[in-house]
Amino acid sequence: MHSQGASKLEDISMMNIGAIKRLDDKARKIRKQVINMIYVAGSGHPGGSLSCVDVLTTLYFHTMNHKPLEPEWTGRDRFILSKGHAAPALYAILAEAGYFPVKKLPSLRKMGSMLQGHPDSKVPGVEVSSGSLGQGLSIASGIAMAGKLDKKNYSVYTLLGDGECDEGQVWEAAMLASHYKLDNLTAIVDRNGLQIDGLTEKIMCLEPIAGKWRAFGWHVIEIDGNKSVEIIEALDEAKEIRGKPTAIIAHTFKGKGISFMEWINAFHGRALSKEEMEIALQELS
Ligand SMILES: Cc1ncc(C[n+]2csc(CCOP(=O)(O)OP(=O)(O)O)c2C)c(N)n1
Repeated sequence: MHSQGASKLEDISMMNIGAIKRLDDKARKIRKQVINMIYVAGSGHPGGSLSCVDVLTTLYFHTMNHKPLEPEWTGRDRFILSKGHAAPALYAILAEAGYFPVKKLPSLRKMGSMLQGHPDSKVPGVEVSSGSLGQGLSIASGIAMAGKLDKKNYSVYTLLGDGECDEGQVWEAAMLASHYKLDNLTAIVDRNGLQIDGLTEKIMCLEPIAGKWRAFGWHVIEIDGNKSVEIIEALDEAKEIRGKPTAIIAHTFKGKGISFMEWINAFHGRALSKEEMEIALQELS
């Protein structure tokens, strides 16, 4: 016998097997781009870029209303990459969606390139410059509040790192978003359990992280954040919630998709060697 949640998931996967396969294929393609870009740049953050690929792929290729050829379209859903060091994943997604040519991706972190190490609002499709951790939820809350005041229908999404949740500003924004009942706002926490110096629970205990968001007045959903079917369901649920913002705690693996990188924090902020890059690309093929 299944719980209601489990059978709902089965319904979704039965209905959308083709769509889910397309998302997973797309995510694999994005991961290849991320590996290659960081290899060519010789620096970057592969671990936390790979952990969030499935969430970003589902957002941009399933959930969000957006027009890559018209990045400033006023009706677009907004996405803020609060954990800005995962820029390679966002750039690869935006290029794949058609915001700018894929051939620009290997210019990551090069002098004069628009694709700097952290997102810059000059890049088509990048809403705001980000990367100073702790700020994205405040910005997303402001945009969500503006949407309410202007009576617009767009949704606002932001992706935070779990280590990023050590920043006090995150919780000020969490309080504000629930006070103003910003039900057009969804915050996704990339709960990969690691931050720059090691385990999140050793550095600054976050658990019970779902309970914390709930206590701040948010609707909370916990999922496997590397499974597109669960991401789809959570994002669909978030759209239905009225009167409060939604937090999705997305349990992921840092370095997801590459056997020798998964859950290995040495890859938080270092490029792959040529040999590592070749093995990684082979594994993704
Ligand atoms: C305000 C601020 N302090 C420090 C940094 C440097 N920094 C970059 S990534 C990172 C760790 C972030 O950990 P987490 O949010 O868990 O990201 P993930 O593990 O998903 O990469 C830090 C401290 C920063 N970008 N901003």
